[in-house]
Parts: sequence; structure tokens; C-alpha cells
Amino acid sequence: MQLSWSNHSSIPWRRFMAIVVGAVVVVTPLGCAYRGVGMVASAAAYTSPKPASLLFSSDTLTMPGPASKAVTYNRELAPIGAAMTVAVTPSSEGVTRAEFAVSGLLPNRGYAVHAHTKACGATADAAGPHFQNRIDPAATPQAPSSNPEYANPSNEIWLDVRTDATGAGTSRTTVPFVLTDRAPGSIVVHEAMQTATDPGQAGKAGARLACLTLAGR
Ligand SMILES: [Cu+2]
Repeated sequence: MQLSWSNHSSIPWRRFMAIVVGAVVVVTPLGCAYRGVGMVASAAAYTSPKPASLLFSSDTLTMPGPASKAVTYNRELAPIGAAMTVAVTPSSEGVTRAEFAVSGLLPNRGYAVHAHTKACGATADAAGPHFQNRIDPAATPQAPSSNPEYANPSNEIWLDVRTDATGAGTSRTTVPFVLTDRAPGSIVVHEAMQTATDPGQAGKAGARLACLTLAGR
């Protein structure tokens, strides 16, 4: 598992945006070994939403509403109009890659970010707890998993990001599991600058600031 930050306008950022644009507008024939094209080919599978296929979403934050896919619950820390994009992609090696990009957030600030189980809703609670590959048997709706054996960035999808001077940032992670019969429903941005990892605190990241529903969920 790797978790990395990028807080500047780098080549990986441009490559990610190229993949995002390509995934939206292009369907390219299969059979090319180039990784970017492999993600584009996966986008074709997304049109029939199977849990193992690519999950993708991109939108700008609005106030919560019946049709809103990307919402803010805190307009100071996650302003209306901020953009969020996420792509979750299975790989042939039995791992899953996730990439996240934001713009329009506060500059030079960390934000804890995770995949949650349900779609975004009118209230921040709607997204449910963190998506876990192996579900913590001790977790309840009132007391979500805080056991580092389960609440960790190898069993959950953490995409903590740090913004640059313009409020933009990207993050990526690779987790050692594939999405089978379950898949996350949203990406939630939290108030804490990074996700806690200590026993009893693991996975905690403060108030929920914004949420992006994953397409097809
Ligand atoms: Cu979270």
C-alpha cells in the first residue's frame, strides 16, 4: 500500500487529468499495454455498473439538494464551486488504485479524505461509515470502527490530500484488495488535516466538510 501527496502542479497531476478527460470522452480499442489506455478501456465497463468495474466521479460542490452529487456541509472550509474528481480502478495484480483531485479548497491545507459506504445526502451522516474490505465486527452505527486492525489505509481507502497555494491538490493510493460484491458509495472530505491512526482513534478525521457520490452507486 502506498499513500502519497502531491501539492504542486506536477507531471502526475497532468497525467491524471489526461486520464480523467480520456475516460469521459473516449472509448479506445482494447489491447494496448499502456496504463492510461487501460484505464480508458475500464471506463467502457463503467457504463454497466458492476462493483468490480471502474468507479469515477467528478463534480463541483453545491449546497445539499435532491439531485446534488457533490455537496458541501461547510462553506468556509469547502467552498461552493470547489471541484472534486475521483477514479477507482481495479488492476490486474489484484490491487485497487484510487486517485483523487481537488481544486478550490483552502490553500496550503491538509484534508483527510476517505471512501465511505453510501452516497452523499442532505446531511453529512448520509454517507455512512468508512468503506472497509474486511468489516470490523465490533463497529456499530453509533461507534464506527476505530480499531487500527481494520481502520487503516490498507483495509480502507484513504486519500488524504494537501492543497497548494491555489487550493488544488491530488492524492493517490493503492490498496491490496479488489472490489467484489461491495463498493464504496462516496468520497468524504473531513476537517482534520490527516487521518488518525492510533488505537481507539484510528480512522477519525473530524467533521465531514464535503462529499462526492461515486457514479453508478
Ligand atoms: Cu471519512
